[in-house]
Amino acid sequence: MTASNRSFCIHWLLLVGFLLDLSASALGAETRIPGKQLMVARFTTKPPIIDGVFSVGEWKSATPIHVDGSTPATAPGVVPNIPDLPVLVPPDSPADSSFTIYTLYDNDNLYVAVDVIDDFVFSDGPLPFLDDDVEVMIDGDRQPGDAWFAIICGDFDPFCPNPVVNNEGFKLTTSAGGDTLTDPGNNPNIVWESKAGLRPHGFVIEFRVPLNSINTIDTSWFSGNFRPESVFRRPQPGDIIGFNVAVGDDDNGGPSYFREKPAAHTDSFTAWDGRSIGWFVFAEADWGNLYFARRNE
Ligand SMILES: [Ca+2]
Ligand SMILES: [Ca+2]
Ligand SMILES: [Ca+2]
Ligand SMILES: [Ca+2]
Repeated sequence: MTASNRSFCIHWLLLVGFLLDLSASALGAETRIPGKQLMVARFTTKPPIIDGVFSVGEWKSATPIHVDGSTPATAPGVVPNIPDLPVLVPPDSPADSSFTIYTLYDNDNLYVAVDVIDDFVFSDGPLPFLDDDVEVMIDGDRQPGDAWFAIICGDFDPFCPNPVVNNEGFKLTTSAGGDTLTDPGNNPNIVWESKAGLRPHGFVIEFRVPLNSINTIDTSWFSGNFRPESVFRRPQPGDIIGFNVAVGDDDNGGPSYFREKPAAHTDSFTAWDGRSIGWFVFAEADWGNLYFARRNE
């Protein structure tokens, strides 16, 4: 091999290495950067039954993702580090709080199951997100701000010049007791259902989100892409949308991690994707990614 040939080969190898590295980070493989986790939703012709029961075989064609808080500073499995919430701390162990996410879709719906390991299950209200809960976040247009702008500048606010009502970013919460909450709460077109069920050492929550609840087109004035609200495209095979799942762990009842002083057991919150320092639950840019696999994939 001549010197110039060898130089060419080394350059080529370096370039391949760079491209592999680039594709790995683009796909979210093994990255700890917020907003880069990737999950695959497989197509099914046998939709799961949304009954809070994880039946044998029901989710077998899904590709599950297991999440725990053992590396709380970085995704996957990030625990918010919030000075104002001193008792929000990482789970003691996977037996204290950890979870596995399953996703499937068919022609009409996205299905999500979250199987939660939890040593003390509480759902004493009144706010579902302060009970043991599962929070599913969906960012159809992969543009930030939709959920938060709708919450702070919705159509209920007479002083808001451009009220935000869209299907481009939202969060769905269901407690272990089956109480639900939709954020933002001002949009009746965000349609979904869920069912919670207890199981030994934890609980299961199954969700069904109609694809017609998810808009993949950005119509928002705050991202500079204002379009008439009638512009709508639901997720298609081959699409990637923003997606995240978090589990709240209330192990003492009452206000959970909003309490001021430590209680007997650890209250916590673990998210698949996001950032620990600077955590903001409605930061859509920090949510992970969900790929709608084509039917033959
Ligand atoms: Ca089921
Ligand atoms: Ca969005
Ligand atoms: Ca938007
Ligand atoms: Ca708990």
